Amino acid sequence: MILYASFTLHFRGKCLEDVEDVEPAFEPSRFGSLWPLPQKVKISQDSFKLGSSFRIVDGKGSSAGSSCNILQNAYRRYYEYIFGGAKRQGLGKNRRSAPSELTELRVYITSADSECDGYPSVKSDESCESLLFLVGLETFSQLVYEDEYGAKSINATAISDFPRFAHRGILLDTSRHFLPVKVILANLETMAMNKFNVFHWHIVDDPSFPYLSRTFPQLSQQGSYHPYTHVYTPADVKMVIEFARLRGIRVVPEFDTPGHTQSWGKGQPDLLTPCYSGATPSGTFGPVNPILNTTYDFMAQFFKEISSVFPDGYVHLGGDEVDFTCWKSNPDIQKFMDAQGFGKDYSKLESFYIQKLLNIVTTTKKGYIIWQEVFDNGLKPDTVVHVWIGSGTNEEMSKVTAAGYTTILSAPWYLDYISIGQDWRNYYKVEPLNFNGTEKQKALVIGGEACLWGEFVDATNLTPRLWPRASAVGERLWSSKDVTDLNDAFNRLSVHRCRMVE
Ligand code: CP6
Repeated sequence: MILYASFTLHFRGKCLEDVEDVEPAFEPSRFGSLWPLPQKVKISQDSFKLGSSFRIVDGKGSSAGSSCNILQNAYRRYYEYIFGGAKRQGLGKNRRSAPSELTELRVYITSADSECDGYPSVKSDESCESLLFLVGLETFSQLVYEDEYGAKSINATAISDFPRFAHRGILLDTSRHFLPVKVILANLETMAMNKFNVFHWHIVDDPSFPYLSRTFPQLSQQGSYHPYTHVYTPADVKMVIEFARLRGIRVVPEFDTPGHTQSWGKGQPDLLTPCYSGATPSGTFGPVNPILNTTYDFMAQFFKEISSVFPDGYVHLGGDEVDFTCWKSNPDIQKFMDAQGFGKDYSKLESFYIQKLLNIVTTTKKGYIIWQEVFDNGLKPDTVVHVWIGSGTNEEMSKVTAAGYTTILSAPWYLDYISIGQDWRNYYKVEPLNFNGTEKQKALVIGGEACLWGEFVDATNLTPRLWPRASAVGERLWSSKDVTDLNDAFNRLSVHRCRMVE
């Protein structure tokens, strides 16, 4: 009965026009099922079959070829993806395929330097041909469909494409709940299908410390949910980074301090501030202790390791939601505050800590990203600011960019927050540059990230909670500003969802 009802609703959508809040009927889009929509597309009516000998090959004279790992790996992956592993013959019997058969997809890389087999960087998205090719191959695969005989077909199509924003990220949180490596890899695969290029790995936090540090193995030994099964070993981390690299995705790790660090304290005595109740220690601990030299010695060693384990040019240093209650209770901290002339302004103590941390991380030759509170309290000019607070977002974007900082937007895209209905529409409608500011300010916004905080997310529900909702963010960050037609998006996204399920 229910199936029948939805069937008629789709066919007789017109009868329901005056009813509010009805999902639009599905109609094929003139852009097929492309997602995110390329900058320029023209799909013709001329269709070609992918013949039984169809192959993806290096074009003659292409400057990157058989030795380029990213390309060769992608040819194989997409070949299997398009044909479903084993090649299926079309179901049509005795069909002649001669005149309109497509036999090869030839790949030409024209840039002289084929340096693009390395690790992707912030800039390489726009300039590296093999990375552009990866997204082109994804687009090609999205154009393939089965005709009524079951034969793989593609229409002649002209496409010109590039991303609107360079930073298109997904945040996963592996501290609130441990996420097995295979869940992370599956997510990287879906990210590639949506042309995301940054995996923001919020790897540790208060509840657990699953990162296995070679320098400080006690951190995960004591701080993870389980010291053998719920940790990321150096080999696991390598696997995630390599799997991401082959898909044009950067891995930006976040080690959030001085707050959100309860789990660090278990394996690293004296790192956290002892809280007091009256004149005596209460036995509980607060943020990282900013008044001890040992704290900075530890951070220097720790971030030296991180800078060599993670090849990306950036590390995310957190700095959000620091609770001052414990610092206020501690008499040694109060003495230090007086000596420094900070008075009762604990945000000055927080800035003191962050400045020292930024200096430490600078020596590892990495750039850094921090959450917006650190900007609100003052910081170094080359920092990337990540805006996450949902109220006053546009004012914050204006302020941060007016001060000249490179900015990433996440505030409208907290995908752990769920509600009834199609909330992807709200994510889709966001215009990231919709704040008061000059062109120069707007050019400082390098992109955004969809955040999936892990309090209520683990391996069992991550994929359906994130996709296809995050796809809406993917299109907003990739496609042209004027791609805002919700009906067309619905029609393309419906098919794209099936493809992701498959
Ligand atoms: N964990 C960390 C979190 C959050 C932040 N940092 C968070 C705060 C408020 C909401 C959602 C997530 N869970 N480390 C803030 C960046 Cl609504």
